[in-house]
Amino acid sequence: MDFVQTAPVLGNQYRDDRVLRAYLERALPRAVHASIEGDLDELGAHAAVAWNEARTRMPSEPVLTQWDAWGARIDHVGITPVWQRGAALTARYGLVAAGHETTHGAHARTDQFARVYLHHIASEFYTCPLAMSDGAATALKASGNSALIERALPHLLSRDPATLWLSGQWMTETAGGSDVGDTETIARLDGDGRWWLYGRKWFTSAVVGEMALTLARPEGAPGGADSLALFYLETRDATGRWNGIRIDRLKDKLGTRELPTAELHLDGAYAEPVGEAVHGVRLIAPMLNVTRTWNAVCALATMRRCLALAFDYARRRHAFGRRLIEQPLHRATLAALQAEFEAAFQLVFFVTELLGRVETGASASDDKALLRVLTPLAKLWTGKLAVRIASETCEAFGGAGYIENTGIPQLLRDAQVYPIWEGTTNVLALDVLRALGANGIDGVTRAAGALLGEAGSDRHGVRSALDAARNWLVAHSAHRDALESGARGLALTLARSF
Ligand code: MFK
Ligand code: FAD
Repeated sequence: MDFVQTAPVLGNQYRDDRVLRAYLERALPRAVHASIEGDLDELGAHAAVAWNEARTRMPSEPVLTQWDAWGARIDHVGITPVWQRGAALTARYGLVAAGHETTHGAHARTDQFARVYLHHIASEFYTCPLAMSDGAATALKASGNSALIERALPHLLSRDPATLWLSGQWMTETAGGSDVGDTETIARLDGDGRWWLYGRKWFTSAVVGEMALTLARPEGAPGGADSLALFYLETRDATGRWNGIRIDRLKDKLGTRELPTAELHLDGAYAEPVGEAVHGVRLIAPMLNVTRTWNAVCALATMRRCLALAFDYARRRHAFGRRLIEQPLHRATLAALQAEFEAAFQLVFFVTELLGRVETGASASDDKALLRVLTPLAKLWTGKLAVRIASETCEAFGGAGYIENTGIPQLLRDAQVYPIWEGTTNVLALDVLRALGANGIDGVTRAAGALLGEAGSDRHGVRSALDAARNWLVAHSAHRDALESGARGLALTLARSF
């Protein structure tokens, strides 16, 4: 008889997640925890069902149709069946709304991100536009532009799929990706005081969204980042036609293939400035920090899925006379990955707690400085770790881990996006330098000191890493190139120590 290996089985991803459950019991008041547990349990069950369904049907990808049968330009993007159910699930579980609702006060973000963490893999990266929608809502709130807040927030934070909107975040151009100061898109003001955008956006994920925040240079403004303005636009006009937008093509990507990422031309797209028509990077920064938090949470979700599958498989697969989980070296290999995942989990969910505290005004004065530094650290560290854990997971499955319809290779291909978008590892390491400068390190050190006081003295690593960082910053303060070339090492050391 030919031997047939049993496939790994995924159980309810909430019930089976010891790390998440223990964390939520500790971090949330009992009443908050009790009120959200039913939803988390449903999301955990859905995660397992969605995984099994994905293994038993043909993969599906978005399709761009540029012209209709009669020659009209339509630029229609057909989305996958899972994406078609995305709005209903988002509204039902408040995947964006929960982070902004006041019901759970300072715990709103922790509640929201627990939901996102459970749902991410099942969503086929529908979480990407959700992250950008959350980021747009946050940036609009911070801008104080009451007209745009009244117009867009009820849609972005809707609990009704019929009125829910998705937002894009259109920053990257052919010249200006990390360095958005090279943006070539021009904003032209007409005689009636209305702005129109002309240019090319090179990566626009979830182009099916109803709105976007985007950067453009007001005509005649000088070069560089500071003179860019942040604009709000709706992708279609009142009749449903594209608002001066042409979709050139969808990207042919290594991973995230269910997510439609388009190249666009803006050819007279009507747009409204979010604030003054200048300082666009400063205005979009709240969006960046929120989407970077989503990225860290979703990278954790990839790690958790990889480890759930690898541990289950190790209990089913035999080699050299015993189950893999009984082989000391295989068990130690998985345990080391699990330990790294758990450390990253604590860092990321601590960032969600801090975000909730800062946004609701429940924070100590230095929490803002700590959040400012920990956000890029959490993003850059988890992006790298997710790729490593996904790669080790392929290996933990042996040859099966290299075979497409086991589902394992996709985890690795998808993971590779986390360190690239929303700021690469190096760009975020430089952002950490930016945040630690201008006395940021003092605030971080005080906030860390206060936390360590609360938590007891068992986290001396943070203190010594911060002291070493301070000494290093002082020693190199006059040598910008030396500072930059050491920024990645500094960031990774700090991320590991928190
Ligand atoms: C499923 C997972 C979910 C994830 C969804 C992801 C979807 C994918 C979407 C994308 O990839 S969108 C494109 C993302 N692109 C980037 O992240 C660009 C990366 N580049 C950077 O982050 C650069 O650091 C940046 C363009 C922001 C700044 O470059 P500059 O030109 O050197 O800016 P500068 O002069 O240092 O900063 C301008 C202002 O912004 C300063 O404030 P002031 O004007 O008040 O002095 C900075 O302090 C402020 N700033 C910059 N980054 C900030 C920030 N403030 C707060 N937080 C930050 N992170
Ligand atoms: P570059 O800026 O050319 O970077 C190339 C390399 O140089 C990187 O390794 C980088 O770390 C390094 N580097 C750059 N500057 C420095 C420096 N000063 N010091 C040290 N190293 C440096 N963008 C959007 O705006 N909206 C979207 O919706 C969107 N969706 C995306 C979806 C996917 C699947 C992908 C892959 C990308 C998406 N992006 C989107 C684009 C993404 O944000 C950019 O690709 C990313 O910010 C990097 O920019 P770049 O491609 O121009 O790389």
